[in-house]
Amino acid sequence: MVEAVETMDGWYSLHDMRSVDWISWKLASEEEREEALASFHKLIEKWEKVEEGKNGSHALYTVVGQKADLMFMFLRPTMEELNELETELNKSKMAEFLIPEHSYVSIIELAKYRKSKDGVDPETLPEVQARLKPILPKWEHICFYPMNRRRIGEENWYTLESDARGKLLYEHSKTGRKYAGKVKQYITGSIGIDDWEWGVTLFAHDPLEFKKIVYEMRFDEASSRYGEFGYFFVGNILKKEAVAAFLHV
Ligand code: 76R
Repeated sequence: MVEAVETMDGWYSLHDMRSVDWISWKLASEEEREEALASFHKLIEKWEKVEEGKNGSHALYTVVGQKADLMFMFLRPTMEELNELETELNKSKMAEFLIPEHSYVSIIELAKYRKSKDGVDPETLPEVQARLKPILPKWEHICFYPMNRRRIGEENWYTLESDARGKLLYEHSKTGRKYAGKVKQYITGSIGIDDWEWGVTLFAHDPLEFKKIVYEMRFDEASSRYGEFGYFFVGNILKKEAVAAFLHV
């Protein structure tokens, strides 16, 4: 019988993409814009405190292209906390000038394809816990896309035995490891939670590395036969100190 792989699930994740309503932003008075900026800074500082306390993490990027202007990625221990923080953002003065474009809800996921040699449950290992509850890197670029594993005719991931899937993912991980130090990847599971099966979030110092890794992986059987891909968001880091300049009109 084909068996599901056991997953280790970490922090809940929300990708939240918004555009700036530039027309109303320009029409707003100087005071209103300052109030909005102050509310935004206050929120960012609050998120920073959560991150310092290791109770979550966040990333803020500007999106290149017309899909959105801003991409937030939030990680929190519970779904409730994600909801609270998005509602707090929605109620802020800044949000009066932001248009929701897209969102994606998922959970940091690691699969237990590899058998533990010494009978130790990998979930108890500190390095695994650190990967399940990660502090997101503040690298220059982000790339986010959702994906599925195919379920068409002979190309059906879900009829493959667990060992076969493990082998394909091992091959896949060998490609991934070539990008150590250049690309950092976070796989979030979203089966039963959002419209695709996984979210892929990549960070890089050089955006060309996104193209290189995703292209190279297309040739791994896990992707060439079984990968289906959604839309892509790509962007540049927006540091707290640069928010005012980004919004300056
Ligand atoms: O977790 C691990 O490090 C173990 C090996 C591993 C697994 C199980 C691994 C390694 N991945 C795993 C699972 Mn991955 N990954 C992707 C994408 O665009 C594409 O073709 C695919 C998008 C990238 C770029 C990427 C990068 N991986 C998965 C799964 C879950 C599948 C399932 O459970 O059915 C998906 C959807 C997925 C997709 N992967 C790595 C990387 C990189 C860079 C690594 C090496 C990590 C390292 O060892 O440092």
